[in-house]
Amino acid sequence: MSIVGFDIGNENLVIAVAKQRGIDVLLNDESKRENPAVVSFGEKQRFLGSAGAASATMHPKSTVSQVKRLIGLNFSEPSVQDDLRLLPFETSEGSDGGILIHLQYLNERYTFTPVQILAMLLAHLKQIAEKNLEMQISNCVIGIPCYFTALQRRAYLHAAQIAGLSPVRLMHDCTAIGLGYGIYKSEFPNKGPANVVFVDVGHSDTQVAVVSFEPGHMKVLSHAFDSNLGGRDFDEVLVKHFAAMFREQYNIDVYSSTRASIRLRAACEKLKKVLSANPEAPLSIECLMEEKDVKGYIKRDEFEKLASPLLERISIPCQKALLESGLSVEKIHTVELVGSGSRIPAITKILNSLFRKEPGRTLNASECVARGCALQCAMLSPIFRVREYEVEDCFPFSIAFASDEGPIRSLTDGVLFPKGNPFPSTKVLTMYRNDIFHMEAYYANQNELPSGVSTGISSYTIGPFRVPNEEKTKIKVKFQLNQHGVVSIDSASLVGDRVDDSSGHNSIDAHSNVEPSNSESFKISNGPLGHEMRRLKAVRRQNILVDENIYGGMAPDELCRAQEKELQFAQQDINMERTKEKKNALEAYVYETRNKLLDTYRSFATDFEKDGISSNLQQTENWIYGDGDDESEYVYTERLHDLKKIVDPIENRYKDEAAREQATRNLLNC
Ligand code: ATP
Ligand code: K
Ligand code: MG
Repeated sequence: MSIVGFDIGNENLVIAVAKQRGIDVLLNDESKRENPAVVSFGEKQRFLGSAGAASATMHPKSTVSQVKRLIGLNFSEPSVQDDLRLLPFETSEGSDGGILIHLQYLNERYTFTPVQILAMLLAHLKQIAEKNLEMQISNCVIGIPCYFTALQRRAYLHAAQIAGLSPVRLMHDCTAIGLGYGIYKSEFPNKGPANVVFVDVGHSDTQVAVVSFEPGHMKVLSHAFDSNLGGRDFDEVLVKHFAAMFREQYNIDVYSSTRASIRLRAACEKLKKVLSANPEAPLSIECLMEEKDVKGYIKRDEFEKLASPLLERISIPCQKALLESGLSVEKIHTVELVGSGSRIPAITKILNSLFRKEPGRTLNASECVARGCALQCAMLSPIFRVREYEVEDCFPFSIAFASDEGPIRSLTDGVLFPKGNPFPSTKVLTMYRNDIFHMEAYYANQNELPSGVSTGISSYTIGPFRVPNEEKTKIKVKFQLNQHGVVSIDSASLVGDRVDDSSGHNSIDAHSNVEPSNSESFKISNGPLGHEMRRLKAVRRQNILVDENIYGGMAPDELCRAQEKELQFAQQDINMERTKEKKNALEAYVYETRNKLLDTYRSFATDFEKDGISSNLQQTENWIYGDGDDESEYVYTERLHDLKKIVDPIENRYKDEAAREQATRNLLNC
């Protein structure tokens, strides 16, 4: 059984696995610990992760990045439109209001959904993990932003399913960070709980959580976020600055060229990183556009001034999280700063003045989410022993239910799971009905959500059921906010209480005609002892069908089709990789044999044989770089086979001789 944690960042993906010794972060084929969240589509195959990033500038229109920004969102949402303006690939609105991505792949026009793209990335991570661990993996924990709605959470689950993964939990990023921080700490200096603020500044978002730690237990007191504030926004400040400067100095409009914009953005990101360690930094791009080389320069102070509106925004979710935790600044033990976007020194300054203490950096800023997820996966695994540790997370949005009669009266504004409710959690409501009815789940407060996101979640039809005499009857409805933070109606049942005497008439007949009756249960609880003993209280429970209608997302048949397609794409990539391997093997054989002719084979082949082989090698080499540049796996294999047929006799003579020599040596030795 696999124990894996994935951090799905907007820019960087990280894989952590739990092993007996502890948590390891896995390296990819390029020995990197971070995998770019990029899928690039080529003429013959896809390039994923590092390979995808490598071809991004070459093929901007067929390279998809930042899919986390699009997943589970509607095309028309303002934040989506803002993002799409900066992304070079082509998109349109799907019939369900979702986003469709259009691009060239295998010399054809293809359309993908963001879920499919995420599935490709997850499958890539799965492959890296399987290669590393030398076993199949499926169970995992995936980190998600706390501000994800049910639609986005489901989209992640669907992507995982398409990739062949089964997440045992979608875990809030900051909760995962908190777990990795707390589980190794057995003691905090102060008495009572230690309250820690985690601030994660990533590529496109900032998340904050206040967590209270006690030995063996952590409790998330509050989550807050700015879903539109991260490292890339700081890059954009620099892009704007230099684009304006270049317009003046070089008379070029960088924004008019996709390629130039991408290159300037990449250069600005580098510049920003240099500014994190140096008081000033140069920028220089050769042949940016119109054959002009551009040069620029900026001081850190100047950058901070340009970025001051962004820097100020960092403190807003921090203050919000603190306020909602109910704690004063004095009650905060430490502030831990993570996420690579937080490496900008000015962010430390802001947090320092806000919390009146220097933020700590004791966690690995780029790996802590994945590590925490792997720990959680280990804790949920029945076969892995982890120290007893309780994680209590809370949900950042209020969830309400309405029925055909309006918001549930027994609740304030229909809110069943108020903001900050611990989860996973189940709740039971008693309702009185005499006929089929409907309920709807929705986020009760638009202000709690990222702006523009819709509040509807799902609707339910409960029934049909039949009650005696058309009278309203007690119905218990069980609601669940599950381990992924997805809310649903778990079940509903008709409850009839009646008190019978010992003659035992009819606690059973009352169930007749209630349909559909997939599972019926009768709970009989004993009454008090003594003369009351003959009286039995029979509670009749009858399950009622609950039909769920989820707003948006993929239907089961769509999921199946996407799974099949993903397998085909993966097979295509494998075929292409194998073809490349076979071609390389042929090329290597040519060079190797040529060397051997001059060396080991020298005295085992006649000049005639040598000339024949040499010219064959030359022909093959010319072919590889000419007509044979782009052939199938079969053709390369056959070609190698043909070459070997004429070289093998020589190889065999050489081997025979070598064996004879060895035999002679052995004889002499004994
Ligand atoms: P998110 O959490 O928003 O989904 P992510 O997890 O992929 O995204 P991170 O890997 O935490 O994001 O951070 C990426 C950001 O960190 C990028 O914007 C990058 O430019 C920025 N970054 C990396 N190193 C530095 C540095 N030395 N100084 C400033 N910024 C940096
Ligand atoms: K990351
Ligand atoms: Mg992140």
